[in-house]
Amino acid sequence: MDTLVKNLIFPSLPYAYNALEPYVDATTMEIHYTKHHKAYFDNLQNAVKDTEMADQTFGDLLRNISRYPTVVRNNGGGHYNHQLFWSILTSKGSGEPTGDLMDALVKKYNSFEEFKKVFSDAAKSRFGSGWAWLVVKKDGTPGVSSTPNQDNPLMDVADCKGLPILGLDVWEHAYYLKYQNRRPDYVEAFWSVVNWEQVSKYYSDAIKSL
Ligand code: MN3
Repeated sequence: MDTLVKNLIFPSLPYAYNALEPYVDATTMEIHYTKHHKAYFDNLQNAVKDTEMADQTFGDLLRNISRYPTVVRNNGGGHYNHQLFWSILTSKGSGEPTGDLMDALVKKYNSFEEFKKVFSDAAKSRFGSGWAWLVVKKDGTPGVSSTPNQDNPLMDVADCKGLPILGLDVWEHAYYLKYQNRRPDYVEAFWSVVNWEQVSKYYSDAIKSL
């Protein structure tokens, strides 16, 4: 997040396109990563080229997004959201978090199952395209929210702000080939491929940064 926008790099995918089968199919992964994410990344770079935005840190750009053109909001959010999304998925989904993150979720939602229900409901009920999020709020507690389009909880325009540690893409491009209109099935499948080890690390980092 401290990287200048002009120095951002398009990240490599940390696993093969078929790694998340049967939950996320290889064709969807390949198109999602090489076409959709790549387009957000390229469009962001084109939009900031030769402007003062290129010399902002990516974090500052997102936190002050209301000052910038819509094209930067959509594509800057698109890049941030997807690089986070790839990083919290794994073929070796461990089922549930452990340690401090688990404690915080149980304290807030009474049980891990109840947290999953609240998050799943946010993902299923987001109208149209958008994202569901687990964030760490300013007071250090976890929170669940959803945002439209490519917005995210770092943005000053978001209704519920916080540091995202888990995100779920509910744009149709993320699931339509395999699940068609059945978004709820895709949301349920997501839980089988969450990298809780990585999410727990994001949680500790977020708590430390408060
Ligand atoms: Mn997407």
